[in-house]
Amino acid sequence: MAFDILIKGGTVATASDTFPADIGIKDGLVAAIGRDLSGAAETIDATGKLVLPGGIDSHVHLAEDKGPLIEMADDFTTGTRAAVLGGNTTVLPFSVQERGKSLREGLARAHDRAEGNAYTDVSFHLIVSDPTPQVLGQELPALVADGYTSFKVYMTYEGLKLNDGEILATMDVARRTGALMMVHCENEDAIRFLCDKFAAEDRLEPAAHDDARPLVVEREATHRAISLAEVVDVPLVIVHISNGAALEEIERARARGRKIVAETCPQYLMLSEADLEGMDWEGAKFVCSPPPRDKAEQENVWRGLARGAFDLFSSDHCPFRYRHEKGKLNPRGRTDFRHIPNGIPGIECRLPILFSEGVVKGRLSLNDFVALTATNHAKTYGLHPKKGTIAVGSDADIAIWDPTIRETIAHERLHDASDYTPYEGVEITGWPVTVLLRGTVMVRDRELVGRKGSGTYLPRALPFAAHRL
Ligand code: DUC
Ligand code: ZN
Ligand code: ZN
Repeated sequence: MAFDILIKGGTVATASDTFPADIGIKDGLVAAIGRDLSGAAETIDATGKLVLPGGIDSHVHLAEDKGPLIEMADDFTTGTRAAVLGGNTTVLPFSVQERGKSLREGLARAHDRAEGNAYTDVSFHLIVSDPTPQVLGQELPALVADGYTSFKVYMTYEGLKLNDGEILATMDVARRTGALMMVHCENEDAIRFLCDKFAAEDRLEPAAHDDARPLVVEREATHRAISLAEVVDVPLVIVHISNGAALEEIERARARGRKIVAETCPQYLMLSEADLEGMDWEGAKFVCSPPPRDKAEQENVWRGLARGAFDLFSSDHCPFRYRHEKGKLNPRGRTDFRHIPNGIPGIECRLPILFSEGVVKGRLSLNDFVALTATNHAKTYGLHPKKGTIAVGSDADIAIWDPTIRETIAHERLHDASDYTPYEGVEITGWPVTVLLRGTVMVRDRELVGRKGSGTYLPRALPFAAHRL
């Protein structure tokens, strides 16, 4: 047999082209793209379907330790199960450095938790929370050489936040090694000031979370991160941009010749500050940082997507249960927004939301959709062309979509381990029905058929950061 699997009769779309073609898969790789291919052990009929690269979600949080009082809902099994059923074949979660500990300790934990448990391929970004001379001088460069070619720093959160001097020193490692630095841009001192003010006024409900992290706090930090990167002369990824003003900071920097990769997420298109005002502490379900903004900013994010200002559309999946002692309604969180864990689930709905709201509603081309959800992630983080496209020689990571499926999002039909979705009730057109990971059928007709542990760890090349995508 020429092929192990043939996908026949579908419409293939990459980041650049849309065309009718059959795809022949052999030994886990795309072996041929053509018309009237034949000779396979198994044939998948894709008539009337779209054949797309498997999604890459390059910003997810799985099985991170959150201290004794809070527990993340998803481990690698449930998180990647939801991911693959939502059309993804690769995810990039974080390995977190605890202050006072090494990067390698966090990494050993993350590998241990992922090993044998994933339904998608997995690679890790490092979170640097304690940039000691030893970490910056030796450990981090050695890890970059080992294939951990991206790391994230925070400008907010007690225990994670770096000051400007630490950010500069960490950026300098990115410059020296060719790794790519990601920054969470919010001004912690300003947030602390507002939190204290609201607490003194007894404003402790979930909606205060939004007011304690206003747009200006994100815009200022975005400007500062870009300025620090300019001092060091290094490219940067700005993650989870929630509004037009922060994006404009990036566009101004690009006009000065800076290399800045911009990411946004479904919550900034679909949710708003009004969602945090729910009764019965329901607003806690939508607490994430940066918080959802208003309708005008949703439009600004859409406009940014439409003009190509964003490179990456990721979920920032960071799931906590709502009704749970260690979730959103933990004993302290149910009376004080400052103790509601930050983050929302979204790994399974990311692709259907952008497809339905973006492609079906005519705001984005199908090729833009593929770029924003797969190809640009692979290029940004050193996985292209093995991942993120459909080309001869690439991994056969493929999501076959039925663009006509109509469905209302309901958590009972999703596959993560949280107990709610912030997107409950959203009407969707189009859903991935069959998903192949390196030529193995993981999802068939929307049913999980692949084995846990099919996903492998991916060391990564140096990122493609020298170019805008
Ligand atoms: N904020 C983050 O910085 N990470 C995960 C989720 C969130 O809300
Ligand atoms: Zn973040
Ligand atoms: Zn995040």
